[in-house]
Amino acid sequence: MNNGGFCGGLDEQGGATRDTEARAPAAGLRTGMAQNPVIPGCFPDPSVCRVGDDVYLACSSFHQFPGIPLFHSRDLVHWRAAGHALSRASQLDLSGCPSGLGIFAPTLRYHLGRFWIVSTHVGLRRNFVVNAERIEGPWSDPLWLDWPGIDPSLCFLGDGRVIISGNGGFHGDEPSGLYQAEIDLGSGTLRTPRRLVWTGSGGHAPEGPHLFSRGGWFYLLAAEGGTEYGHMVTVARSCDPMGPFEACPHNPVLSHRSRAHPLQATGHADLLQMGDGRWYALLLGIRPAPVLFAPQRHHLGREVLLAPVAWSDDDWPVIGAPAGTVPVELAPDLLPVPRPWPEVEEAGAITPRGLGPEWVWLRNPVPGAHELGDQAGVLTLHGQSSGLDGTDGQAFVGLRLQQFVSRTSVRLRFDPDQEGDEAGLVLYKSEQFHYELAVSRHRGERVLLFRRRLGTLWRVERRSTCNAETVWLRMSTDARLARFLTSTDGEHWQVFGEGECGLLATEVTGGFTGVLIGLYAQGAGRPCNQAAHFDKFVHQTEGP
Ligand code: 6LW
Repeated sequence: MNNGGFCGGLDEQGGATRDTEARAPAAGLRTGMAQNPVIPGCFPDPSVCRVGDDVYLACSSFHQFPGIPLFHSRDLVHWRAAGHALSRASQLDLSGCPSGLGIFAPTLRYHLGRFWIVSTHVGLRRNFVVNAERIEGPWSDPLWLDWPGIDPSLCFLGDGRVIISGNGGFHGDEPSGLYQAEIDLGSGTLRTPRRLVWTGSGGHAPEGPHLFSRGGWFYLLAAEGGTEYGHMVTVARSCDPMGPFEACPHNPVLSHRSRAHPLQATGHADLLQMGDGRWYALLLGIRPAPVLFAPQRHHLGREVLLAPVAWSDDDWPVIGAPAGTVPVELAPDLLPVPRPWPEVEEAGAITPRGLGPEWVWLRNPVPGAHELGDQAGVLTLHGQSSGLDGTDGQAFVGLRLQQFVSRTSVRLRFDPDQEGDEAGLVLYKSEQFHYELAVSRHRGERVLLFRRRLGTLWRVERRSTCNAETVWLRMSTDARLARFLTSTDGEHWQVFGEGECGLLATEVTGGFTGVLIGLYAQGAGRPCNQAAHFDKFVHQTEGP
């Protein structure tokens, strides 16, 4: 998943200095060790299933399009993108969807030759299933379910029954807790009434249930404590898939709450058994930036972690090593035999075939707003009336920032002829929180500008005349700062502005996502007359 690291750190000609203290934990991985997160960047609420030797994973995508990113692995450590489950407008309408709403917490299962995903469109307050024969699709259009709440999960029983689980307390005045029913996936209707089966072990926000069987038991795995620093994994079990469930006496079976550990907020796990009989948990966690003397803040989003699972003598899951802990480094004896994927095209490549699966749009792409040139690497954006502050119809494409240390450069040719039109490079958390370096027209003059928007505080920090027809824009990040640089030749760079990454962290902004690095164009309340042409895009990260 990492985009080939670069050497030389972050020193930039023209001023930016290296900030060793704020850098990510060194990439000095010990031989044979694997590293958490196994999928870095904002891929929360992982759910997994195995088909023979192949393991597949799905996660939340919120307001981003396409929806529900999918991954494929053969060893749980090396993951490659396997497309998206919701890639057509007929499957996913995100019009007007604010950042952080949209698609939450899918569950991925495989049953009798088909993949099934059940998930929630939070904006519509509805749950749905889609299915496909192959993970790459085509995925069906959604079947909307007669099932409220969020975090739906499916369990296919040997006798043909399908159990849906989910949480309550989200819509209406239903008490919080974990609910179940038998469902008919042909019609989306319930065969048995929705019932509260477990209120959890006492933590707030019991959610993210997954029901699975092992030995003569049905286990109901859950998340509690909220998805923040109090997050935990808890479990209950029953000899009947529909309960009554008894809580594990060792709950929470995993949590990093109140622990000094580089991985925090660990929870929302899904379990799977590999072909050799060993069990593993895939779960979410965060890496608060390792910045000294600062409150904990994370801006990369909730990432995918891997932990081994053992079973106690009395048949309860023991998650992590040591128990209850997700290690940063995973020793080879804890893991399946490594089966890495061959190297692929550089992540973030722009080719005439299209943008790779790592690129996302904010909400549904606007037809005609994005064009790929005949030559590799050329992307043209036609600025729309809605821009970075809006929730509809932007000309924007972005990549998740997956490591603290990164460098992104692009060349831009843009000659705006209307006051306020602009195009550029943005570090985007949400419509209310972003930093951007752009070419614009201001008082009749073409200018370069650097703006910071932090909630209701926003300001163009710097503006200067720009006579060059093409300009180079760069963003370099470390754990602490995002620095924006400009160049006229792509070789000599000057710092134009900077902003703290921590001010784009979820602890400040709220929401559920990490930051995106985006290319955008926007008009001041009306579409741009002139197109913005981007090329020479390079995005590199350095990290574990
Ligand atoms: C998800 C909930 C959660 O639905 O975060 O971590 C929510 N847990 O279960 C959105 O990702």
